[in-house]
Formats: sequence, structure tokens, C-alpha cells
Amino acid sequence: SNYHVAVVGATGAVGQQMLKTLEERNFPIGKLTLLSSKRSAGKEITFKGETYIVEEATPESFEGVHVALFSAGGSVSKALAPEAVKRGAIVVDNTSAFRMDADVPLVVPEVNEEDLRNHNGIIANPNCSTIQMVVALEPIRKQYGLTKVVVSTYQAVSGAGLEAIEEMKSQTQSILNGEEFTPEILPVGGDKKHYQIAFNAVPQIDLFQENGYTFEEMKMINETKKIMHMESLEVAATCVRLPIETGHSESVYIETEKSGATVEELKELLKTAPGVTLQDDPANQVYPMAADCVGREDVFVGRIRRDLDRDNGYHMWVVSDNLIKGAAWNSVQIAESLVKLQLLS
Ligand code: 11C
Repeated sequence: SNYHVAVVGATGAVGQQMLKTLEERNFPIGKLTLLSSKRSAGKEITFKGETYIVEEATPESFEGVHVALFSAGGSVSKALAPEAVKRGAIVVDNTSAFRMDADVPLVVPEVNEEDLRNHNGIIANPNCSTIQMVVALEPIRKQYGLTKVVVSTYQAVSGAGLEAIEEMKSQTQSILNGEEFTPEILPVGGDKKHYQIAFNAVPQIDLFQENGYTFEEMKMINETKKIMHMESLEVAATCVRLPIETGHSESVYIETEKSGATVEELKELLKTAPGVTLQDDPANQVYPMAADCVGREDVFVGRIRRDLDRDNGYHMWVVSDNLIKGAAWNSVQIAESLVKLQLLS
């Protein structure tokens, strides 16, 4: 059967990618409603050769909608996701608004698809940097157990939206032209100070929390435990923004419960793991790079090495398109899982 699908935030960096992904996957759409804030309403968007006018999202917009994909910021989700559910829609929310709520499944289909069965109308899509990491960790956890994760990220500006991409590009141009500029958005639109992103590395993504970690870092920590159902997993994160348009990279150190797995064994596991492409051949300089992952669905893993001091410690490099597996594709994949599990009526 065909479904009435709504995309909220259709004009944003993730929203545009959601439409592309729905088109590429040929998701069974009977009717498509494109929604946005008042500011972007009225814009025209083409989907499968047809022109749609983006409408301002209101509670009534969700009448008759089967599945609503939200990616218009946390406050929009908080206000409108319950309204959509009230009208019978299932919401797949790509913001952090509901992720840690006990009755909201937080889902990466390769890891915890079965959690979808316990939804109350809202399903949360995790943070981009969390998603790509757990896809790489799950096959290892299944086979060898997992006790500790220490991750440092190298994140692209598109994670902060279209305006952040523009800011990076215009700053780069200004610097090359020897012109003055004033940073206005990054590292965080809503924080007091703004810093240059062009030719820089900025160790702040999202706002600082009282414990000294940023919200992005705490998302990686808390979401990883929830998705993997491992409250006792030790996780630490340092999140850094780099002047890259798209593609998040992560240096991940893990300790497994069982020790002694060889690097070859881990490679064999990851070679056949769902959603993973192994790119690991140092002799031929083969490893994942952000520029190569753009436009692709998979999580790319390479540089797998044994720790030199601990025989249950491993290092690896994990790269993925933050707008695709990190956001749009994972959301559409959740919608596909809902269809497969017959949870979408
Ligand atoms: C970034 N990870 O790269 C963020 C964007 O919680 O969905 C995604 C924020 C979120 O800036």
C-alpha cells in the first residue's frame, strides 16, 4: 500500500536529503506533504518530477498523515510531533527533543530495529555522530562484548545546517581574498561567541553542559548506551568541528570484554556487517576519507589496529555522510523498518 508522508523541515540540509533518499529508495508514497517554518513556506520543491509548494507546519497539517519525518529543530518537534501523533501519524524525529525519553525508541536499524515495536507514536533518530559509531561497534559487541569506548570526532559543518556551510565557504573566500569577516554562526548559533571555522579546528559542537562536556559529546555518550542497551558501557567523547562540508570522521578506541581477537578477525566481522563498508589496506593506502563517503549510505571503517598496551584494546577510523546515514537515510530506513515490521497502518 501507499502512505501519506510528511516531511517537516523540507527546505533544510537534512530535509532536502530526506526527499532525495525517499526518491532514491522509491519509498511507497501515496501523498507527500512538505512542511516548514513560516519563514520557508511558499518555496517550491521538485519531487519525482512534480512541483510541491512548501506549507507552514501547523497541527492540522498532519490530518491523514501516516508517517511524518521531522527535521526542523527541537522546538518545532516539541510543539508539533505530539500533534501529529494525536492525528494518527507515526513521527520519526531527527532532533534531540525526545531521544532520551523512556517511552521513545532511539533506533539505528542495524543495531536495535526491534525497539520499534515499543513505540508510542514517536521514534527518535539519533545524532549523526552517534549513528555511524554504533553501526561500526555493534558487530564487534555481538562477538566480543564491549566495555569501553573513547571517541574523538572530526565533524563537518553541514551538521550545523545550510547557513553553516555558507559561513564556511564565505569565510574561506574572504581569507583567500585578504578580506575582513565576522563569524556569526559557528560554533553554535545560540551561544555568545562565534569563531572562525575556515582553516580552523573548533573543539565545541553545541552548548557546554555543567560537567564540562558539550551537548554533542553528551549525546554521543547517552545515546550510545541507550541504543546498545548498555547502561554500564564506559563512553567518553570529544567533538571537534572542521572546515569540511560533509562527512563526519571519528577516531574510536574500544575495549572488548573478551580479549585476544586479532585485527584480521575484526576485519572479517566488519566486512559482512550490515551497513558497513570496510576500507582497510594500509599497504595500499586504503582507508576511509570524508570526501569519499559523500552521497553514500554506508558507514566506512578502516585503520583497525590493536592497542600496543592492552590486548583487548583496538583503534579504528569511522567515516560516514552525516546527512545520509547520520540523518536522512537512517530516518527513511526507520520508516522502511516500520513497513517491514507491519507497524505502519
Ligand atoms: C552536528 N551532530 O554535526 C550535529 C548535528 O542532535 O541531531 C545533529 C544534531 C542532532 O552539528
